[in-house]
Amino acid sequence: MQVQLGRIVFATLAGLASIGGAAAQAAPGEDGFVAVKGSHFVRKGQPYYIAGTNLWYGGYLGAPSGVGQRARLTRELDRLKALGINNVRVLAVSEKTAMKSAVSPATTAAPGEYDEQLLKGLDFLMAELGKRDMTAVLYLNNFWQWSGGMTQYLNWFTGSPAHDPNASKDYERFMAENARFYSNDKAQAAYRQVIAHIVGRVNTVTGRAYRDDPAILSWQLANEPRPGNSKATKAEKTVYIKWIADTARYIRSLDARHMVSSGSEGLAGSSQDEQLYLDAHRTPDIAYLTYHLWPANWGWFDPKRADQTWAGMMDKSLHYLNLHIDDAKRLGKPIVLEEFGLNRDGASFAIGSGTTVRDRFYGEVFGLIQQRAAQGDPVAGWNFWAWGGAGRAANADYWWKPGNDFVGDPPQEEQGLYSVFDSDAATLKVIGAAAQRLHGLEGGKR
Ligand code: IFL
Repeated sequence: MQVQLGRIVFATLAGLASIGGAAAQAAPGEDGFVAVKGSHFVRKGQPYYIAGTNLWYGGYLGAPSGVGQRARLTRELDRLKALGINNVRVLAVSEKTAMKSAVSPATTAAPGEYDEQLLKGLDFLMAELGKRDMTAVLYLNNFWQWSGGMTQYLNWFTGSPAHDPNASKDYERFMAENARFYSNDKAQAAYRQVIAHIVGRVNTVTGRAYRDDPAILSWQLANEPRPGNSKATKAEKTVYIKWIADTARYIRSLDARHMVSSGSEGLAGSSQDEQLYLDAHRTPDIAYLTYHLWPANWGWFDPKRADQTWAGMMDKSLHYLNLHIDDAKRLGKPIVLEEFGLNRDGASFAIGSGTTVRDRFYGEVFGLIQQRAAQGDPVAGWNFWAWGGAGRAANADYWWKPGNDFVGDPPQEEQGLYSVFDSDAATLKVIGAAAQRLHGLEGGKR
């Protein structure tokens, strides 16, 4: 009996040790989840770099009915995979809204009401990414109105009209109003309910819980959250930093296996306050820094005067990239350039128009990232904005309407503004070569 008991005890202890060992002793990234080691990403013991794109509508295409186009989605993923793309940044949650410049349908029809067809679409997307050994960044809200986002939460809980800045043309007012989302208790409770719903979901295609899915690279708080408008106050900044830390901690309490990221644009989305940007990314629950680069949106570049504005734009862009990489160094965390883009030649939206300037810009951006990654800086990669693939604009004015194809440009912008289409051969060549160069850094053991 004693021997038996001893054996049982021994067996139990051994079992516990092996379970505990798997959880506690696995080195970062050994279990197939992308993780941070030092100030770099690792996966399965190898360095991992993101050569990625933005595919906000990936979950929409995956829906089994309605807006779903599964055959298109699998073709797009095959195409991206062949190009060397290993990561997509995806809108996981949208809010139903009456605003014209927003996508419909939405994953959240009303607080607590989910569109199961669209969530099944996300399931399908995740399953297909897993098959291709690709990963996704899933964002759980949007500072901008094109998916409902924070302004829609405020509409639900304050009754204030969801403000469409495309209609009012008053972005400063929109941003100031939107920042009230961070301190609205009811909106925060509903947002957390959605997060719990998605993070706690079991994929209907694979049967695997989302929290166990290594195809998720990170949960992201929101697309481009900002503390307020260009003149955000100290109080607003404090609320914003706390919201990032608290939300990231909340997500980690539900799912400690995945990384969490902010979705910040960097200085351009931080009222140009570098300290704020650093403080927002300092919390240990935020695994890496994010930043975005939008020269035309920020007035650094005029696509109709490309020759005259190119040099100044490039100076500012390279400075912006270097500054954020240096910030990542200061925090000792990796950094991902998860959005960047430029207009087609002459500011055209037409599919057949040239992309000479854009291709040159992409080349410069890829070049700088590659150079800094190769010298060991905490650069984890890039996602260009955005994959339009086989989608095509249907309307003469290039604006999306329900029933039209989804492309990389969401419904608050003209379809063709920044999308890279499958017919953009020259751009695809630049992207493919850059992806290959970046993956070339993945060989060594980390
Ligand atoms: O479409 C925009 C998107 O909302 C974003 N950043 C910039 C994109 C292009 O203007 O997140």
